[in-house]
Amino acid sequence: MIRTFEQHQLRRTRFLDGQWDFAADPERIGEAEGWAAEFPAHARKMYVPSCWNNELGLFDYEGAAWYRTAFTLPRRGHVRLVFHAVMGKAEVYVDGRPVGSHYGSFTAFEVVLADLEAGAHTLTVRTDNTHTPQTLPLERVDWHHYGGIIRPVELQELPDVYIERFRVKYSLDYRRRIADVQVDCSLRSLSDRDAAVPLALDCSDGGPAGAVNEVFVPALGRAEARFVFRMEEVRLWEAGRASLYSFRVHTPEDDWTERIGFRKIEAANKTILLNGRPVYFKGVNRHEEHPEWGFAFPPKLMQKDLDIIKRLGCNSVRGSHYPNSPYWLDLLDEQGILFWSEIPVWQFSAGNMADPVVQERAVAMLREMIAEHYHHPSIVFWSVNNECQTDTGEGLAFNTLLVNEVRALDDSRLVTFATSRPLTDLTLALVDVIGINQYYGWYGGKTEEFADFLRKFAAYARETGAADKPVVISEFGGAGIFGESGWEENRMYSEDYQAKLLEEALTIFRSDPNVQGTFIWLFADIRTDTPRFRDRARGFNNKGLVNEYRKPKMSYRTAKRIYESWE
Ligand code: ADA
Repeated sequence: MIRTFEQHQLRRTRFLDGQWDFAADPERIGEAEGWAAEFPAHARKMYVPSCWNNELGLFDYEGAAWYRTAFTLPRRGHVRLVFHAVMGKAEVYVDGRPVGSHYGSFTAFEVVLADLEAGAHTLTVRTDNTHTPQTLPLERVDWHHYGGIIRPVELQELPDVYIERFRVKYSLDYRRRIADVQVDCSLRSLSDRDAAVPLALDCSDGGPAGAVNEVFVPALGRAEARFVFRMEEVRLWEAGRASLYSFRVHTPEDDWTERIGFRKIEAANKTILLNGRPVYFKGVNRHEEHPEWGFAFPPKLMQKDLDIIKRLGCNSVRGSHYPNSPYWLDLLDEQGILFWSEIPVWQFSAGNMADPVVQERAVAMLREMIAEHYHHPSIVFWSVNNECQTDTGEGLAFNTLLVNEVRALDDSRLVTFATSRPLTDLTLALVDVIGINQYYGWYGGKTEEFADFLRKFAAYARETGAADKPVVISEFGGAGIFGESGWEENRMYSEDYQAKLLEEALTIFRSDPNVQGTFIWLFADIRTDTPRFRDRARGFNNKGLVNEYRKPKMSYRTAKRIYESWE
């Protein structure tokens, strides 16, 4: 499953999940030896989706690897393969022939094949999750470098003219509960004949039932269609009270459903407003990771993570540090939880940010993230980076590039980033909301120093033209190893100290009128034993409120008590 609702009733879709053939290629000989056409004899089985690092013998493997499966077409026709996420670089072959490639681990990509013969076909994917100074993320990150096909692979059978793109936009007057809606569709022809295609739009309720456009689609070309209409008495999507609307476009042979929520997120006078009312973010940072599944996080556990997070009293989650699964975002949409979505631009130096290859990859991933997740009402922040050297000229140029890109693509959300150099950052005035990562009480200084720090920050924000920007504390916390307790409440790595640090920090943040919310680092412990980051106890980042198996620590109960008291 990749969505919680049915996206297609007419378009025939199936998931190619299951046992694929798999061969690691540490020597990188697969291309020369023609593995795309003939898979090596020593292949083993690998479940898709999964991460190979969770399997025996591949715990630490980073590099090239090949996957192969077979599919059968009942009739000759057009096929769309959707790879919902493949780590690193992916090269796709059908029947041994190269048909597509993609760079960028956490966003979906597609390969469309016209006129494929009926019968059996092989699908082979070469993946490469090698991390370098030009990859997103870089070699050195504080999480594990999982590899593999981490989200489902979908096969869709397409008619001659199919719906290629579908976007629902609206402008909302939340006081009068009126939405002016614009639906844009692109139809694409895979046939050598021109066609006139009736395209209809249905809305779950309150919309223009059965509006139809006759669209002329030239042979092997594309055509755009637009529906524009007003909806009245719309139910608003609110935090904790989600109202969703489905829109379905269809031709006699194809269809596509998307789901949206009507809401407006704004930043004004240091405040973040949802549908005109100030919202205070009670959040956690969450990695979509588990020691048994890696990044191939199972839908069932997403539901449980969300239940645990809601029980904590949260209204928001930061998806640190990469685009999350659409299934997870669907759950957040349904539960009215606010989400911060970001790309894995993590601790880039000035040199990294000046590299044109890195810039191009960051922009590409931003574009893909926004295109893929545009309809989720839960997403209120697009974040362009985490803890980069944004106190340099290169950082300013880089953040300017990314912020402008986001603004050009989506004006319905707020732009943010997380700075670890808040008192020297040159880019604060660029964004709508400033995220601050600070670890007083853990990496240096005492927790109580947060109060003085916030005073200094307010002064710096005034000097740099960012005084009116709302601020959230996007990371803070300390490690507490599950089960570790003692007589000394200041003993680092104990559950006691972690809980005490969080309590002190949360109390300071809440009493500062400039702070509009807190995202505790971290929801759950994560594996972080990459070759370049091997100084973490147990090979884990232990700052979770729950351990990696979701058992609550003392800090979970402390944070729950505090978040619940902030009603
Ligand atoms: C940073 C970083 C996180 C994590 C955290 C920590 O702020 O953004 O990914 O590494 O520090 O635990 O030290």
